[in-house]
Amino acid sequence: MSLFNINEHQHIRYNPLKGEWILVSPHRMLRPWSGQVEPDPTNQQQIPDHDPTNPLCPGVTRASGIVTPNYQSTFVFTNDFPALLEDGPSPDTDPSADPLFKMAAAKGTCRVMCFHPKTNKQIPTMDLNDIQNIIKEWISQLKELGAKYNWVQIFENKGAIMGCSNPHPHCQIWASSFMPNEPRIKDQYLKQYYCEHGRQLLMDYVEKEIQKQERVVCENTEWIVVVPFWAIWPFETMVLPKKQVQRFTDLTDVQQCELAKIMKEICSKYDNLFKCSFPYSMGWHGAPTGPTYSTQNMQHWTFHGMYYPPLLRSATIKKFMVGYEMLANSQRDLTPEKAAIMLRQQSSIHYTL
Ligand code: H2U
Repeated sequence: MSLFNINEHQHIRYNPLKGEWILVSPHRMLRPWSGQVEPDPTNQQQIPDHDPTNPLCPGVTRASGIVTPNYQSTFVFTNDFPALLEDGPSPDTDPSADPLFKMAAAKGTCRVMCFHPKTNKQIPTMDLNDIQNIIKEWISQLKELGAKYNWVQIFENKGAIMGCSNPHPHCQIWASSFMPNEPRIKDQYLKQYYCEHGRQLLMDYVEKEIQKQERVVCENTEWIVVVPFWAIWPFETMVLPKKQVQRFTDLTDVQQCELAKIMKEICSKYDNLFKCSFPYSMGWHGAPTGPTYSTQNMQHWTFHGMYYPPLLRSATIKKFMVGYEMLANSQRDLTPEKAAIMLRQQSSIHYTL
């Protein structure tokens, strides 16, 4: 029997942030595809810079009847259809309640943040100054909402394939009184690693990925982008700091400036890969906030970002997370190492520029 080759032979890999395994099946890459083909993602060049019917555009009336002002940079408003409200009655949290029917209070707020006044601008085609303004607004939102809420989730759904209902460049910010599942589980694994090793899991990970250079997509003086060893989505990436930082709100001016550059770079590479406006869901995780966590020791946390793109092998073929993934285990064909090479080889300059 031949020797094990990570890019050829099936194996399972461990995600130390979740305690989950993923099945990697590189030999399956030649599988023919006669399944669903998605519509071609909209090319940003076909979108006008202003749409008088789009409520996220300056000067247009939103569902609430409020007119979106003539903003010049970023603009944040409370979502007219929020999943979380600041007030309202809460369920009984009697500890003797039936363990099979547990409930707890959920309070919060949901905001929409427009990135830019022009609808046809996305991160890879924006000026660095515009991206820095977005980062500054994210920090300001986190400062404000983090004073009250235990978790503030910034996320961007990009492209209709990711459920994004509006082509205007924007993200959402959901702040909650409770810790959502993903960061709650991550917190446990980061803490356990810190207790066992006395070091941050993600800083150890960064150091090893820099040494190995197998999954690095791009890097600059402050940041590194890798396809994580345990990636589930074909072109999933993580944005990690080279120096330990717990929260978004702790970033220095230099780190913010370099973050803008690396965001533009990874998003340009994504778009260049299939020559389309690359869809994804992305967001940021840092140490939890609010009255419960701000006073606790959160040394185990390292601030980082995640990009989860759904595309598999072209602009119109996406990965389905179905049967085996839903019932047994996440699975991928393309290895993270090969995905990293494909992204690394892309130009850092956007194909439309
Ligand atoms: P998504 O495309 O990612 O769903 O974001 C658009 C958000 O904007 C969506 O959550 C909100 C929607 O509720 N929105 C308003 O709050 N007011 C409007 O007038 C239109 C859209």
